[in-house]
Amino acid sequence: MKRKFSRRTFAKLAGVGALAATTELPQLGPTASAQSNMTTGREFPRGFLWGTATASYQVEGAVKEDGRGPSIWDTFSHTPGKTVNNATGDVANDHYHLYKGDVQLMKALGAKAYRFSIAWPRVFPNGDGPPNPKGLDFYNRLVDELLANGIQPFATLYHWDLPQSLQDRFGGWEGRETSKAFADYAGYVAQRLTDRVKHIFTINEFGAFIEVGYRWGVHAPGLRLTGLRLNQTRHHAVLGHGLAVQAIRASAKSGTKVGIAENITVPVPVVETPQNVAAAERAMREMNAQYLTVIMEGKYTDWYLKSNGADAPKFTPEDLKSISSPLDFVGINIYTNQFVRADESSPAGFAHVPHPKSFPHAPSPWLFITPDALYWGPRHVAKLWGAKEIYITENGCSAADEPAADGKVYDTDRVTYLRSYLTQLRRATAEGVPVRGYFLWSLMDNFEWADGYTNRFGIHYVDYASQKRTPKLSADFYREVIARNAIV
Ligand code: GBH
Repeated sequence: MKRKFSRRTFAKLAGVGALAATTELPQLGPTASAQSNMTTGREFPRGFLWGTATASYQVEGAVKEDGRGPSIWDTFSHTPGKTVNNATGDVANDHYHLYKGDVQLMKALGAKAYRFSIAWPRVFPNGDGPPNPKGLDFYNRLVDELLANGIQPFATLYHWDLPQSLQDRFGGWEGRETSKAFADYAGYVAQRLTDRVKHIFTINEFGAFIEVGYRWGVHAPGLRLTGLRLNQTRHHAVLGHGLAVQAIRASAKSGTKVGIAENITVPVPVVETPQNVAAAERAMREMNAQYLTVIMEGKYTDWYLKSNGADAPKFTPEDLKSISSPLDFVGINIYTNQFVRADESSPAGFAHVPHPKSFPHAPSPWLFITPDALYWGPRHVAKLWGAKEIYITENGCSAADEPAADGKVYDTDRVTYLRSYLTQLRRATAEGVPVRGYFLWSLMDNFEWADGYTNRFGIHYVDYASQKRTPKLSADFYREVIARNAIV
């Protein structure tokens, strides 16, 4: 404590901000002012929260343990041909048993926050009906372990592992009953965890599990809905979010903060002219109309309703009120962008500019390397909707990681990706965009949904045969970023 105080005092006196607080800084110049010049523009705001993220089905394994019910991802991954090499999450990273070691990985990074998700079918094996206290106990153990190590738990209630029973009985999110069941589950968890968990995310990425799971059939439950059925499913998902916010408010301990974790589509102006910037702002509302926009504004945009015509979702004013229940913070998962330009000839005032074939991307073909998405995403959210507390709830990339002869993975591509994206995030915080924290996806390689185990996003390499975790170069990089609270 004393040490911290004197370091801070030194930093203040030297006028070089948070960077001066680390001892490992290279000596860049002979004087304090030279050092200050060299380091200007790299620091994040004081108290910026650095963390990592994972999700239940991607890491836990133990799918039949302690009364967990089946989820749509168990069913989907066990259906031949749905995932690469027919991989499943049956064992995954065995985090259910190895969580204590995984918390130590976080601690070694110096991370002060961890975003994990709770498996609904552990807590309610059938989605509704009788709870399974043994299922919730796992999260009690995890939360206690995190807190004992000085790491704040940020819990997500839904990261895609829907109880299979809800899919069978109600068509999953196609049915309004699922929205209701989700709220009951949210209230139940909030009542039992919020003495220790102060930040809750309702749902992770409507834009992924609805579009990829219910529209393109590539994720569970593997449906290809169109028209009104699809739009109604989208509506039930945002309704589930809103009802859950209300249920959490009703049953959580005071001081609990509630938010969302959405993979917004991030429109980036092709060239930063005032016209293109304005077009990107319009595009932000329209491209996210069925999810974040209705949550923030309490209405679907005119363009969304008009362009869907008779297929527009059916809803009541009461639904819209629930959906737009005020949030304490907005979490956004950002990996890539959509370029847009002003286009007065289009009714929406913008045109989408597709990435050309030669545009660099990670091994995941959708993951175009576009660092300024991490500037424009939070900026749009703050500017359009006045969000006061924003978290980057996921950011990271896949890479063709291979251990070198010394056993280390030198993922210089991932380090370059992270450094470039963080530079743009810092541009946002320097302009006063209220981003309070950043969760790197992912703490470790894990089950990458339809890609199985072939696509690695971790900053720790996982040897699935031995379950050994090894820090990659990107973990070394991130440890330095955290220690200095600055880009390195
Ligand atoms: C996140 O989604 C997820 O929250 C996380 O679970 C996941 O591990 C991580 O990204 C890395 O993928 O197969 O061509 O239809 C990011 C948004 C939405 C991007 C679904 C990939 C599938 C594209 N994802 N999308 S495709």
